[in-house]
Amino acid sequence: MERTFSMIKPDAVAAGHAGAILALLEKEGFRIVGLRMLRITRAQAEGFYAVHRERPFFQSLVTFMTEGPVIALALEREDAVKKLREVMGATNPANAAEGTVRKLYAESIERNAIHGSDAPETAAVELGYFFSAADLLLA
Ligand code: 3AN
Repeated sequence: MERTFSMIKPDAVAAGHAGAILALLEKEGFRIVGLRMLRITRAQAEGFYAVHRERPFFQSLVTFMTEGPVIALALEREDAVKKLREVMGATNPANAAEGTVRKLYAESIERNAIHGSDAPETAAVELGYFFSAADLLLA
C-alpha cells in the first residue's frame, strides 16, 4: 500500500464537482485516509508550487489556487502515486484521456481541477504540508 497527496482545486470545488471526483477516486480503488477543506493562503500556495517559481504562469497559478476553498486529500492504494497520475489525466485537459478527472472536469491547463503528487518523495512532503500524523487514519 502506498499513500499520495491530492487536492481538488478551487475551480472544481466551486463548480460542484468535488463529490463526483471523490466518487471517481473511490471507484478507482483509492481509500480516503485524510480529507480537509480549506482556503489556502498566498504564502502556502507559493510554498506548495515553489518548483514553478520561475515559470511565467506562477503568479497566476498562485492567484487561482487561493481564489476559493480546496479539498486536500490523503489517498491510499497500491501504486497510489502512479495510479493517481493516470486517473488525473494530462496537465492540459485538451490532451487528457477519456474518463480522466481532467478530461471530465478541468477548464484549462491552469484551472485543471486536481493536483496529485508526482513522486513518492513529493507525496511525503506534500502530505506533511497539509496533514499531521494524527489527522490520518492509521488503520
Ligand atoms: P501537474 O499538475 O500535471 O503535475 P505541473 O506540476 O507541471 O502539472 O504544473 C502544476 C500546475 O501548474 C498545474 N496543475 C497547472 O495548474 C499549472 N500549470 C502548469 N502548466 C501551466 C501552463 N503552461 N500555464 C498555466 N498553468 C500551468
